[in-house]
Amino acid sequence: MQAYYPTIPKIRYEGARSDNPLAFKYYDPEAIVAGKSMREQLRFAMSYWHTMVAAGTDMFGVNTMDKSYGSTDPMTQAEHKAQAAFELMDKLDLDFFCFHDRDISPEADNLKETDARLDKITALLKQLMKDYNKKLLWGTANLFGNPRYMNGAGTSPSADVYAFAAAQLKKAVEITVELGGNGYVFWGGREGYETLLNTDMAFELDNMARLMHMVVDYARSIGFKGDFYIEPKPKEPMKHQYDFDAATALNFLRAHDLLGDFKLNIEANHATLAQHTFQHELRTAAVNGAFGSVDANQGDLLLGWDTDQFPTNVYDTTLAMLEILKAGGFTNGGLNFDAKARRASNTVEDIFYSYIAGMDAFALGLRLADKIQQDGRLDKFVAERYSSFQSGIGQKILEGRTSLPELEAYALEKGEVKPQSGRQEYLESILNQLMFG
Ligand code: XLS
Ligand code: NI
Ligand code: NI
Repeated sequence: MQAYYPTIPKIRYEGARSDNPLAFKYYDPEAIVAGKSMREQLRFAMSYWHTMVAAGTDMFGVNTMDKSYGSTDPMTQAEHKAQAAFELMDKLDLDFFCFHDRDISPEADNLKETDARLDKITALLKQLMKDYNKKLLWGTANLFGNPRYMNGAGTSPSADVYAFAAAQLKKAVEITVELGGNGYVFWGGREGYETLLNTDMAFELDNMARLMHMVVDYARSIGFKGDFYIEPKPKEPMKHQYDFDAATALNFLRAHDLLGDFKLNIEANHATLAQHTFQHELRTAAVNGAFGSVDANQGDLLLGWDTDQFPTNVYDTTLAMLEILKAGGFTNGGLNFDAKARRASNTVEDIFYSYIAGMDAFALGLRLADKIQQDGRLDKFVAERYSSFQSGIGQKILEGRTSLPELEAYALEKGEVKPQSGRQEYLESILNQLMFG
């Protein structure tokens, strides 16, 4: 078989002292951390769209990378792309991948032909998954690229566009099931609005929920057992995206009776665009029983858009892994690198350096999060901070055995209360000690 990355060897763990750029320094797949192998804890996935498709185009310039896979014919290219994808996953020891329907197979002139093309590539992917022992973390539909979706898909004001989107979703769910996908993602590409002057918000939200219910019902009827996810994002491409952040998405799911089938796919860069930390979004999902999967990347806090950089900030990966461990770890979800090498990192080697950097940053984050949990000082501090609710009046509050008049009587008798220090800097120095000590 033709090699698409002939200069790249299989990437292996060599340890933190290795100076081999094509080796893992922290990701040791079979090493046990927090009770499971790192492979099982991290469940790394390749994003087809960034890794196999995006070639460096930005608002001001054309492609800087070659992602033609030796062909200009769209279907031949799709086949080569699939072969290259599995060579890449194999070399990087990535167990999973994620795709949009249009990443794997090009759209044709009509839906029927488009679907026939998808079937062809799906069969190829199925074979490659078997040959290379790889799994599909989640599938999704690109309901934002084609001009027909310029006013949204599930929130489009046009019933014909809505029906087209439904047809596309049906097929995307079918191929996800056919490939044994663990999940199915709804990222609201253009589900949002630019101006309320032309928008019926309540109508659009209800219509979106109707579509999601149809997708859930259909997917379950053809045997889908995985999780559905909403991936929140506050803006871009729309000025206002409906799934603004975790809390907003949860409210939508709850209001439309979808919470039983849906969890959240939290993306780091989307969290920061919503002016939240990555941990905040993970915790919000977890405390609502909706922690599902992660789009692992990082943004640039000085830029207001989704830069989708490979994650290398170890504070962020450590605190994220701490949230993930606290949530009980992944079940159907995993860490999908929704990330791309910078436009100027335009060689094949850069793709591999990028994944190694991201995988090592999360592997290190996992090791450090485990160290923090084992140390126990942070957990102990939090437990003590709330300990006044473990006895006396606090316990009565927790058990619902008190009332405003009783609390008033208690406060009158007690008099002024001395507030406790939150000890933030002390805790931050423990974090540094554990991370660097
Ligand atoms: C875009 C999103 C997208 C989803 C999948 O900002 O992150 O890539 O992850 O549709
Ligand atoms: Ni994403
Ligand atoms: Ni994104």
